[in-house]
Amino acid sequence: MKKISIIGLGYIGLPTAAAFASHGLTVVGVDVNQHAVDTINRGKIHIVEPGLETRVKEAVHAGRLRATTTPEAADAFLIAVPTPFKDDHVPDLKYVEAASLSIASVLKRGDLVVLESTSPVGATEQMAAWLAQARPDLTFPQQAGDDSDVRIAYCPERVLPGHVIRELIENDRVIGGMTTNCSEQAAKLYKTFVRGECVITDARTAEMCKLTENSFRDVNIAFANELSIIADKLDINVWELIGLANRHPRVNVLQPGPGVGGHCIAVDPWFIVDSAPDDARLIRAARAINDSKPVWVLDKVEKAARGIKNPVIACLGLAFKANIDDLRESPAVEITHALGVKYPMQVIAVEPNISELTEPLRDVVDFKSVEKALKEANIVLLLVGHREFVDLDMSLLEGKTVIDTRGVFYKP
Ligand code: SAJ
Repeated sequence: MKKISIIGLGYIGLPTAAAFASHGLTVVGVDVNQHAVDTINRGKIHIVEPGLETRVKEAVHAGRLRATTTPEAADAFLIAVPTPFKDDHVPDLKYVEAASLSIASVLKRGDLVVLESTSPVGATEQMAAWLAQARPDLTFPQQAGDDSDVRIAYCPERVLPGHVIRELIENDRVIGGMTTNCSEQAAKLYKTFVRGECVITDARTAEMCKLTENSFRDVNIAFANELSIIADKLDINVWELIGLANRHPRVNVLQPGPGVGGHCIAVDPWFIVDSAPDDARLIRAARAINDSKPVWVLDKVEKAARGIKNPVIACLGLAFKANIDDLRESPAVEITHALGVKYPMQVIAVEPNISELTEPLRDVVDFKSVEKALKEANIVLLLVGHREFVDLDMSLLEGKTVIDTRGVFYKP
């Protein structure tokens, strides 16, 4: 395997491209976003991920990584494009379809195509069908089995944003080929840089494995979130409670919060629900619990505000989790925005990881440093456990109504 093409240069595709390039392969990255392509070709990056820019810069300058908007021939293709869902939580494979069709014309005998995008069960078979339809002159695993001209596999990513560079190399990989030969070819490719184990299975199991990992986490966070609501009602500190319960050798309750954000955990469980709507009862309930947590937080703030003459609310944190600057799909943004609409000119957002607010938040809330916000506010709503808030001088909170959704101010 000498030349590899990565379709989709986002937060999975780009680090993967850099990893292959730094292990001696020639990598061509393909993206529909001209800005991303130009940025990468200058040795820079268009996303935030610690350690990534240095690697991309080295690979581009060494001539081993190049980006383009038009697919070209290669020995292997890795598809890492988004798989969102439609309004009704039905998975949308339009980007996978577009990516497969875009590489179909350059495919040749002996090539390997790997789907990495988080996908509903059956997506790899669907991708193979799209490719077979576009290239009737080649054989694919569904007709020719192990003797097919083109090999197809599914290999999900499982890296944690913020730790992508390390986890990409260290994590075990699940590789689901459409045939044994497909799995072996794909495993050989990943072993170029993966130090974890490359474990082989079939494509459907590999697809379900990725969905299982994120659903497991969603269900367990839902348990913590439900517990926090019950504990609040019963006048029990949920963080003390969880700390005590977790002393049991076989109990490990996760942490409650203002809801579940990000692009993975709040999305992937719906792919399982869509595949088995009548059976995925717990998974669906967990989604509902986590999605309703922001409403519960809003209600708490509104109750607190009712008892204060001129409520001024400081919302600490906007990102979807601690110590990152990613505001997309963040429950903290949802809550802060709703408060801004309800209490015009009375809400101050604090987010140490960004320099300014964008619309629509900018229109409804103020943006200040934590010190200034705390000076003005009489209600403090902690939404994200950023290190700046963990280290806060607790005397700054004296005399204020504090609503801590993450247990940051609880010091046992
Ligand atoms: N959260 C809680 N309580 C917790 C843990 C998390 O409320 O105890 C919240 C976070 O605040 C955040 C959300 O859940 O809003 C998700 O954060 P996360 O750190 O759990 O996960 P992500 O979305 O950054 O990354 C996940 C990871 N999956 C698992 O840990 C099983 C990562 O390995 C996947 O690669 C990634 O999804 C993905 O791309 O699917």
